[in-house]
Amino acid sequence: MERSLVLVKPDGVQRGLVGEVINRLERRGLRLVGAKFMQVSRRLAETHYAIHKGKPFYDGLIEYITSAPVMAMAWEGPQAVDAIRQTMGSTRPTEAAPGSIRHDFALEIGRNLTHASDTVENGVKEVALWFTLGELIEWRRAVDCWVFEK
Ligand code: IDP
Ligand code: MG
Repeated sequence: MERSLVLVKPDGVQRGLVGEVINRLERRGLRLVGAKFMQVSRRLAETHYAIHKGKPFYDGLIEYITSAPVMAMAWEGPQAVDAIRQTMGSTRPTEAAPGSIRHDFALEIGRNLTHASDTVENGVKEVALWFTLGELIEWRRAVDCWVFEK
């Protein structure tokens, strides 16, 4: 079962879209395993976005992600990484597929509402960066067999 970090970034929180994001992931069939509403420290932001250090948008990105609280979540499911990236839509909202969150609610790449892990390996790493083991809940849903084939 794959896991992905999902963030509703400060613009999503400020615009009251936390419930919308959770609703879409729940409806997709994904299983929530951790959630916390938090202010992101500069240190966490820099670790999380280390891969983008040196890029022209990096300083603005750190400013953006630390500017207001975020809703940090861990979600799991079969092919969760691809499924969640698809539900979020392309990084640039004007290129995101109709029906995706970024298409339906965003216009600008620097205000694109959400983060989702981009590979299975990064899903594992990012969930471990944002959550302690005790904050992650292993559980089964009665409907799991109607959503997950195995
Ligand atoms: P992702 O969030 O879809 O994985 P990445 O390429 O990993 O996209 O970029 C991380 C975040 O950095 C984006 O979600 C977006 O908020 C921001 N970002 C990326 N490219 C730009 C840019 O050209 N201008 C402003 N912000 C950007
Ligand atoms: Mg990324």
